[in-house]
This record gives sequence, C-alpha cells and structure tokens, in this order.
Amino acid sequence: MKTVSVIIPVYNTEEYVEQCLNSVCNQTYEALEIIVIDDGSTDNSLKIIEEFINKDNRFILYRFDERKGVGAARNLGLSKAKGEFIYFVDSDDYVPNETIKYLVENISNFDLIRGKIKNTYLNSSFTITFKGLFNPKIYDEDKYKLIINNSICNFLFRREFLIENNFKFSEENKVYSDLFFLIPVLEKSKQVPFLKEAVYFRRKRNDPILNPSIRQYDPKLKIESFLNAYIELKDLYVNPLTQQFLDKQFLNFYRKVIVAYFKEEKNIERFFDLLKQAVKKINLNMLKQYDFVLNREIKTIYYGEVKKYTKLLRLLNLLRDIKKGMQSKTQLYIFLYRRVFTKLPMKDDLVFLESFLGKSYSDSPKYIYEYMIKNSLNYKYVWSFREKKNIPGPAKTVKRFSLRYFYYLARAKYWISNSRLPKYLDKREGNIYLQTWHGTPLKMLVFDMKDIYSADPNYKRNFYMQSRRWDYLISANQYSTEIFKRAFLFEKEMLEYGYPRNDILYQKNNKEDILEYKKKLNLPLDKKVILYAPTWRDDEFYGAGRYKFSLKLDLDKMKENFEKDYVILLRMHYFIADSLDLEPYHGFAYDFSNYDDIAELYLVSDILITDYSSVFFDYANLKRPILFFAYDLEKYRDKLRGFYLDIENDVPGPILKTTEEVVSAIRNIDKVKKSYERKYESFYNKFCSWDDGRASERTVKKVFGINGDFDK
Ligand code: C2G
Repeated sequence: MKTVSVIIPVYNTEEYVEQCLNSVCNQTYEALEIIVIDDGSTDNSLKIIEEFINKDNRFILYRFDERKGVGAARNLGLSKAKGEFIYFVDSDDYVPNETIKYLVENISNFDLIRGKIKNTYLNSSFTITFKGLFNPKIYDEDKYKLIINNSICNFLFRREFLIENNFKFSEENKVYSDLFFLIPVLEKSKQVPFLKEAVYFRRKRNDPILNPSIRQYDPKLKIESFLNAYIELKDLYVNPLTQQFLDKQFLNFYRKVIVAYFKEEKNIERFFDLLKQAVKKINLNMLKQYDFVLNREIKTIYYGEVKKYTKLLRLLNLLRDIKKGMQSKTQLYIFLYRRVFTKLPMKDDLVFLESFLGKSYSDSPKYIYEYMIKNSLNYKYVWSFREKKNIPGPAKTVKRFSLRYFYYLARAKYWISNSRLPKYLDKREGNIYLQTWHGTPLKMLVFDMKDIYSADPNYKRNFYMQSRRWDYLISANQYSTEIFKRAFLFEKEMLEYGYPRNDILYQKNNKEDILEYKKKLNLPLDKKVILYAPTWRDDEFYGAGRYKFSLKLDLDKMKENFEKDYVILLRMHYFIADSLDLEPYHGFAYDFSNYDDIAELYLVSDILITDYSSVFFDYANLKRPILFFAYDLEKYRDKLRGFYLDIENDVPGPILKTTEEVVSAIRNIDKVKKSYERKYESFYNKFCSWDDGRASERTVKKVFGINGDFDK
C-alpha cells in the first residue's frame, strides 16, 4: 500500500490539535507517515502531540525552539517525508475519516488531486461516507478556481512531483506562504482533478483576539503580506492564467480587506507606496470586469496621487455608506448616526441608559439613575427600552434602534449600560461609557471560555470590539475584578464599589418596606415566599438571544407540599423565549419573568431557588437561605460553560437534583440554614462585603466627578 506523508505544522492550537490528530489517526487509509512539526508552541500543544507519539508509531515529531512560521514548518516536513504522497493538514482543522482514502483512490495518473474544503465553527461528525462511483471533476483552464481560498489544505500530491520541481513554501511571507507553493504547482499541472466527496473541515477560529488563526492576524500584517506576495508572484509567474488569477485575488483582497481597513484605520499613507507598487503590476484590462468605483480607485492609485486617492476614498466611502443606508431603516439610522448625529455637538449633561438590551427598567443603571434624580443632579436622561415604559423621574424614553435611539446615543456624553451596546456605533471623542455589567460571574466568561456554544460564533471578536469602548467597569468583589480583567481583557478603570443594583437590599430590607413591595406585587401578606430564578442554557436556543427553558421543578409536588404556607415566584432569565402556563397553580405560583427588577423579588422572598445563575451572589446580601436546583449540573459545567467556582463545595446552600430533594430542603429549611451557617458567612465575606447600600453614590461621584456629600 502506498504511504501518504501527512504534514501537520502546529502552533498554539491546544484547543483543537487533539481533534485534528485524532481525525488523522482515524483515517480508513492506514498507510500514513504522520509528520508533526511543533513551531515553538508555548501552550499545551506539545504535551498533546506527545501523547499521540506514545500511542501510535506512525507519528514523527520535529520541533523548532522558537517560532519560524508555517512555511518553514511545512518545508521541513516536506524534506523529511518518505511517502509516495504528500498531504498537508492544519492543526486546528480536521479530516473526516474516508477523505485520504478517497483522494488516493482517485488521483489516478495525475500529480495532484484536490478535495472539498468546508468551513466550520463547531465540531461536526468525522465519518462522511459516500456510496457509488466517484467522478472527479477535471479542472484545466479554470484550475485556479481551486485555490481562491489560498489554502494548500486538502490537496494530495505525488511526492516525486514536488521534489523534482523543488516546490517550496515561502518562509518570509508569514500569512500567504501557501501561494508561493500553490502557484508554481498549478502552473506545472495542466489539469487538476477535484473530488467533492473528499471533505476537509477548516475551522473558522472563534477567538481572533487571543488566539488568531493565520488568516485572522492583525489586518496590517495581512495587508503587507498579501501585497508583497502579489508583487513577488506577479514577477515570478508570467503565465497568462496565473497573471489573471493573481490580479483577481488582488482586486478581491483590495475590496474586502484594504478598503475596509482604510475605512476603520484611516492611515492610508502607511500602505500607499506598497499599494501603488502592487497596482503598477496589474493588467489594467482586468478592470473592465469591475464597476466604475473600483476602476476609479485603482487608477487613482496607479497614477500615484495619495491626496487625490484619500479624497476619492472618502467620497467613495460616503457613497458606499449611502448605498448601505438605503438597504433598510436600521442601516439608514446607522448612516445618520455616523454621518450626521455624531457631527452635532456632544451634550455634556446628557446621560443615555439601557439595561438588559432594553428589556427592563432594572439593575445597576436603574439605581444609578434613581440616585441621580433623587439628588437632583443637573443632568438630562434618556432610557432605551424595547417596549414603551413609564418610569419615574424626568427621563425621556426611546425605543431601542429607533431614530431617536441613534440620535440620543450620538449626542450623549454618558452611556450607562449593564450589557452590550451595538458594536457598530463608534465611540465619540469625549464619550464616557460606564459598563455596570450584570452579575458576579459563576459561569466562564468570554476569553476564559474554551469553545463557544452560543448562537453567535463571532462572539469573542464582537465582544472585544464592544468592550474596547468601556471607560469604567463596576466590580462587586475582588473575585469579579480578577475575572473581569482577564475574561474581558479590560484595562481601563475598574470601579470596586459593590453593585448599585444591591443598594436596595440594604436600604429597604425592613418589615415596612417589604410589606409595601408585597402589596405592590399583589402577593398574599400571610404567606412566605419562594423565588425560583434559574439561568439559561447555551445550547438550547431557537436563535441568537432566544433560548429555550423546560421547567424541571415539579409544581404539582411543590403545591401539594407548600400551598398552605408558601407562594412561589417563577422568574425565568430574560433570554428565555418560552412562557409558563401557571393556570393550574393559580394562587400558589406566580410568573414574574417579565417583572422588571429582580431586586424587589429578592426583598420579598424568604428562600431563593436557583441553579448556575449569578442571582445568588446578590441574594446572599440578605443572608437568607439559597437552594441550588442543579438537575443538569454535569452537562452545564462540564460541556456547556464551565464555572469559576467549585459549585459543589463553594456555594452557601445544598445542591439538589430532584424536586423531592427541594421539597425536603424547604421542609427542613431551618436545619439547612443552620448547617450552612459557616459556609454562608465565609461566602458573604468573600462576595458581598463591598455592598453596603451606597454603591450608586460612589459610582455617581466617580463617573460624574462630583465631590462632597449631598445625599439627602
Ligand atoms: N436574572 C434575572 N432573572 C433570572 C436570572 C438572571 O433577572 N432568572 C438577572 C440577574 O440580575 C442576574 C443577571 O440577570 O444577575 C445575569 O443572569 P445569569 O443567570 O447569571 O446569566 P447571564 O445572563 O449569563 O450572566 O457575570 C454574570 C454573567 O455574565 C452571567
């Protein structure tokens, strides 16, 4: 059986490399020589590779002490390979188990054959088996279509073909090293078979900030690498087909990457000379296939007028924005935000507030606002809501994403949010953005999260862009401070003040006020109250931001046991799209999922039942019993999110798996309280000690630069 030398360069892909190497080991084509080149990884990649070396003698490992780049790694692998065939795999990708077999069986007398590349964010199945006859599609004049993605992956080559032509990867060009290999290979190959049944999964990495794939590098490096590669390759390979391919790649790269970069970064001068050098190489006839705008841009660069080009680009960007602004109402509003509203003077006395993406009048933004109006501070306020809401005080209210929403966001000097504001709203010079966040974290956050199960695979990149605008971030305890700095990559000012949203738990935790809140909530005054406030499950969603929740707490059992002495408030997370049918439990179970402020529900509740929701960090300020109904603990902790705490030992209450256990804990609540007294005490000292009812005051004084005491 002919041997296939599989060449796998590795650099800091500890999250993915095991899956990659497994997929190679599991190939049904077993005659493999698996050459791994560790390019100076600084994470656990090498440890993972060594486990494979020990269990499968087909592995051969080479190491660079310091990083030399993927080109050098592949060249080394090529020089060491002995198999009849060569096959390259990137260490963050994976190969369904029939792929190499299909390629070997269908290369026939060709020097190479290519399979299909599928992009993926998540882990898909390995086994993809096709029945019936294969019929590779032969590319000849159009063979360059096969390398539009500039990737060497999922080609099978005859090694002697590569050796006799001495094809090499560029070791200088760090991002487009593949092109220096692919172009001469294709020039040398009159025809190239393509086998769609031979699939290769190319991972689109979800952490372009801390662990970018080569293609996700800083745009400046990408642009320099591409332009240098284009200029060099245009001189090296004069075959008309190659020239045409390179020109197409250049024009696409210019439109997709360079124009976008100039729009964001604006420092055109830095690249103009290199860009002009590249444009001088283009066959101007190629431009005939492209629109007038691109023609104007390229020709202006061609004749080397950087001032003219900058002015033209500014005009063309405006045209592009207008064109985009015509696509929809929201796009028009974004256009107006960027091109009109943000050109109007900023209002230094205007504060824009939003809580939970406009879902409610609640959380720390609410308490900061109420503190400011109670003390008649000299500011104007705008609250953003999804639905019309009447709130206390002088604030204007705007509908989220309405024209007024964009207008006031553009004019307001202060932004106060406990979650996210649209990443496409550029922060203005002088804007002060207070991010209050919305809870002490139990669940792994953003850059601490390994795989992303949320509905939005670009989560990390988007989060990073949004959080660069924060000027202040409130932390409720030292534990949050450390996590937020690492998980949000937050480097600006952390306000270690406790949570403004918890001020009420100190100011109103007395019989009279609690009675008032019970009346406001239309609750029976002669019964105790249980609050059930679970969190959401990342992998049970209808779509981005809309999550499923099936109630596992058996309300029949709860009613049977407690309807005499208790009522239960059910409060689903604001991401939950499902609604509850509580008709059969009328008078016992109340649905408070749409009630704005959970802090008021804490105050009236004698017992909290939750799971992995951060609500227990806040409720603990009341020092009342907390029960953890963690029926899916293993899945949630080990598969979905991961926790910062050892939930089975660190939380101030029992972990309960069934309704029966919940019933028994409530029946013996005084015993439970007693048995957790010490643990509760230390939990309170670690997580609640900064909360004292004056977090709003401290925050307002700091953010709005107010000294002296004015609190009435
Ligand atoms: N919340 C609520 N009702 C629930 C659950 C949560 O009102 N049933 C509110 C609480 O203020 C809680 C906040 O939403 O503190 C965050 O909810 P979590 O369940 O903790 O989940 P998540 O939205 O993922 O936030 O640092 C905190 C983390 O980001 C968790």
